[in-house]
Amino acid sequence: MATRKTPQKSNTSKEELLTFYREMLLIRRFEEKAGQLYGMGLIGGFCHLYIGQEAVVVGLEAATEEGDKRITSYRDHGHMLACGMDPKGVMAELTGREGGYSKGKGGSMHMFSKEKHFYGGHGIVGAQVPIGAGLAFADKYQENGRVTFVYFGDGAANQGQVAETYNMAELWDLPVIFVIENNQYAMGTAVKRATKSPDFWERGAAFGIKGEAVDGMDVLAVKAAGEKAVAHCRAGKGPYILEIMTYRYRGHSMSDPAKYRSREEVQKIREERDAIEHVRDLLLTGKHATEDELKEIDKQIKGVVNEAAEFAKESPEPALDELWTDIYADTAPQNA
Ligand SMILES: Cc1ncc(C[n+]2csc(CCOP(=O)(O)OP(=O)(O)O)c2C)c(N)n1
Ligand SMILES: [Mg+2]
Repeated sequence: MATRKTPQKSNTSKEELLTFYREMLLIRRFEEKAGQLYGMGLIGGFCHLYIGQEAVVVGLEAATEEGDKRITSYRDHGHMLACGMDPKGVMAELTGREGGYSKGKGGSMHMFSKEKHFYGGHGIVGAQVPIGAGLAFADKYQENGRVTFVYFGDGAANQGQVAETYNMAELWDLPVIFVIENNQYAMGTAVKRATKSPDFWERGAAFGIKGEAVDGMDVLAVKAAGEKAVAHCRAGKGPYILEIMTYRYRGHSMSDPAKYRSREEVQKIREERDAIEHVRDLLLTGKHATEDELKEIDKQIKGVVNEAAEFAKESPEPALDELWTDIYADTAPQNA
């Protein structure tokens, strides 16, 4: 993974750094707690943790405006927290309880929020890419100035439907940002084992779509790239591709024994590139916060996460007659 290049100190403020620190830490502590609840048998089925990738969503959300949309894969807890969804509702959904965003019927991979313009949560690899372009098509049609962020992985980026979507998105100048979260692996397959030309962002060139690679362990670099991409889309210039270089610290899902990489590889990135530690260093060396103040923030966030876990444990399982609801829409969708 590339070393950190972007000079950051000049383009930020104490408030912004503290916000990034809090938001990234919330995702990390939430995911650690989800891992524990899974281990205790309180979460079943699939559970894909986002630990290591926090700077991607936190940086990009900082470039959004009210009304912008987001859609992603099954590795979705961080996206929901970063766009302001309630940790209680997310945790309760993970544990399959009535208080969850999908009333306990969707689980980790299937949550939505109309209020926050979060369109899931998709278990089929790459499925969200054409759907996301569809959301952007609706925005263009309604001339509402909104931008859609479509997140997908390096594995998904090799799919045919991604190329088809690029073609149509550029043909129709759709206001969509394709965010490739390149965490170096698709399940147990390293990018170099599955990909002939590993610069995913360059593939837009075949369709005339601009793009760039971004250091995904540097939240300030991610935000800056997000702002550039958003400006491009809002100016009516069509789609943009951001390939964000990141890394997942945990297995693909909770059932992954992770035999395809060494512990040393993971440890080295954790020690040298961790995005939260980076912001922590900027806060401390810039004298924006003391060790004690940062400890206090960590304590507050653990409190929020513990409350979410308690809420999830106390919320009842959905009633049996809920099996027959939420299958078909009652009415045809109106303007989003
Ligand atoms: C169409 C389809 N094929 C295969 C799978 C099984 N599968 C689930 S995740 C995954 C790897 C995807 O990797 P990537 O796109 O890099 O995303 P990441 O998990 O790294 O976030 C595969 C093959 C699936 N869910 N859907
Ligand atoms: Mg991947």
